[in-house]
Amino acid sequence: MRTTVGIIGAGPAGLLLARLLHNAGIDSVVLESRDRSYVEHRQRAGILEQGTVDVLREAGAAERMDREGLRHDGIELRFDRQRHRVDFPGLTGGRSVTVYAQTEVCKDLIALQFKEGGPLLFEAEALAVEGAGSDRPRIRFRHEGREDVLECEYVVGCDGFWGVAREAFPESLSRVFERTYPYAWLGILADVAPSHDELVYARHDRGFALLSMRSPSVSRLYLQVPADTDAEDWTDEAIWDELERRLETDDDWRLARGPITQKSVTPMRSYVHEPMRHGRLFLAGDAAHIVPPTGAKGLNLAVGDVVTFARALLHERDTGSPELLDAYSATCLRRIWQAERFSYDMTSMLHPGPGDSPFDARLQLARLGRIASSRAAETDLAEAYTGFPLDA
Ligand code: RFL
Ligand code: PHB
Repeated sequence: MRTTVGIIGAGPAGLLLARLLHNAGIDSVVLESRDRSYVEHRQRAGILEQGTVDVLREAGAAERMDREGLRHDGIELRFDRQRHRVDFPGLTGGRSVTVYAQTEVCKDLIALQFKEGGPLLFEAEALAVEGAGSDRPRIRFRHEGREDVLECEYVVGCDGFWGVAREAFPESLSRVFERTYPYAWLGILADVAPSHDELVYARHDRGFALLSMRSPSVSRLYLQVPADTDAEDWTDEAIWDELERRLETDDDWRLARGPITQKSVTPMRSYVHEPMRHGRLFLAGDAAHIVPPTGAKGLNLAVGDVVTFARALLHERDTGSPELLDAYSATCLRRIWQAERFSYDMTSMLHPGPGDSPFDARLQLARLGRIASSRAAETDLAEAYTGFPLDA
């Protein structure tokens, strides 16, 4: 098998990249180790930045998103039993975000790929990237019980945090920057209308809580829990009781309960692998970087990376100049480190840590109070949450 761009992984990064290349007349093959249903039902991100929405529209992949996505013009910060709304358009000159689940983005892109795009192979596991430093990189993979080789001009590793593409970087080239957190998120999906029409990020001495949603009839909620938590240790009633305590306010706001249809624990991690390119191998999305989910940045960063790669490849095709491909890693990393900074700030402001002192708790409240009382501080949050622009 032979192609121009070999793509490992059919998460949002790999699927969108295949679509962008198809639209530009560049052929690709996508290899995905899991089956289609798994990829379409893996519960993850829910918030699309304005820039991500624009990219999906330009790619012709926004028909259902435009019908079913929920435009959100703000979030609520909750602390000390008080509520503070952050108004995005008012602070950013009109920017907002859209609630549209990652599962739905993936479903839409997979359907388009099968209808119009190049090969997308499920249950095709990449085993290794070979010859990354040469003119002819290859992906060795296993599909339907057989080992095969995909010969490429470029390989893009969109294979997530646990993928194999990163392993093809020489140890002497790789630098890893990492931080783990002593807590995780217990996430639930519940068949009940969201108790608020915007997302609520709550800081409480008992821990962080987040109220989010998937649709007008499905709620998505999260609780900060210790890092080694087993989701099965939490009964449905205990989850609702804890959410209620942490989200409680002094006014008449109430949390509506409903049947919990899914629960799982997500670890929290900050991680960056530098550089993101070695020869003709490029990393994109979670394969190169992880942010804790508090800033809702992971999926949006993945989109930024593949847009940057697609633009750079087109630039080379159209002008013969590799300058944008050469700049790929540095271009992506500027935006990634801003998202790492923001995600870390949001996480450390809203999650009381197990070893925190009363002083630390007061500092968190002071940071929240600053956002609630200073337009400058609030604007900083609104700009980061709605998204940093892609470098031209
Ligand atoms: P993915 O989605 O992990 O996809 C990688 C794909 O590669 C496949 N793969 C392989 N395929 C072939 N051969 C191999 N050897 C392979 N190894 C792996 C995998 O099966 C998979 O299909 O990475 P991608 O495309 O970079 O996308 C990144 C996003 O998924 C991730 O950043 C976000 O989900 C993070 N995230 C959020 N991001 C946001 O922007 N907004 C949010 O609101 C948000 N909330 C979240 C989140 C992530 C969460 N979890 C579970 C980590 C909430 C949660 C709870
Ligand atoms: C979600 O809806 O899953 C979600 C929303 C916002 C976040 C993280 C996750 O910051």
